[in-house]
Amino acid sequence: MATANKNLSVYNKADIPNAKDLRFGIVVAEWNDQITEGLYTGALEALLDCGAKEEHILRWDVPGSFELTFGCKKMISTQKVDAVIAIGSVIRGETQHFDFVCSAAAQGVKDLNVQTDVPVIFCVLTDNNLQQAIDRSGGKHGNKGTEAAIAAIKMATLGG
Ligand code: DLZ
Repeated sequence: MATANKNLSVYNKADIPNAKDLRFGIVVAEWNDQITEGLYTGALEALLDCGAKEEHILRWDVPGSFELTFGCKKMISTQKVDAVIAIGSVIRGETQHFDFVCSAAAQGVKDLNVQTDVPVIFCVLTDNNLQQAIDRSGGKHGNKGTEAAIAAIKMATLGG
């Protein structure tokens, strides 16, 4: 597994541009909220740690990961944001829903990155079970929300 030997929360602040003048949007899926709240906390703390102002971080909630694309699209078209983080957690069940929701979320976020000038960061955990999701949302493998926040800062400042 790609994250098996990686702590998702590790970053070197000296390598990250200061985020004090940047505005961020965070769109959070309500499904598996134990996990998505952990991801949100990781992202928020990292943005603040890198200089972002709390009043420049806007959170919207959507029902599930399938709705992340629309939430991000609407945020980009109605709000002033330099980057958006899409947060979700899809956990494999007994039906094919997992594949459809994962695929729709990934394709949707990819499409927004092609279609708009605001970077959208894919912070959607796609796990086989709850424990894997816990391990990556503030557990033993760190927090993918932290990693997403650093990616958001880097993408918002890409090219100077
Ligand atoms: C329906 C569904 C299922 C089965 N599993 C998840 C999941 O693990 N994670 C998630 O974020 N959302 C799930 N959903 C809900 C869909 O994303 C979506 O909200 C509904 O299908 C309504 O469009």
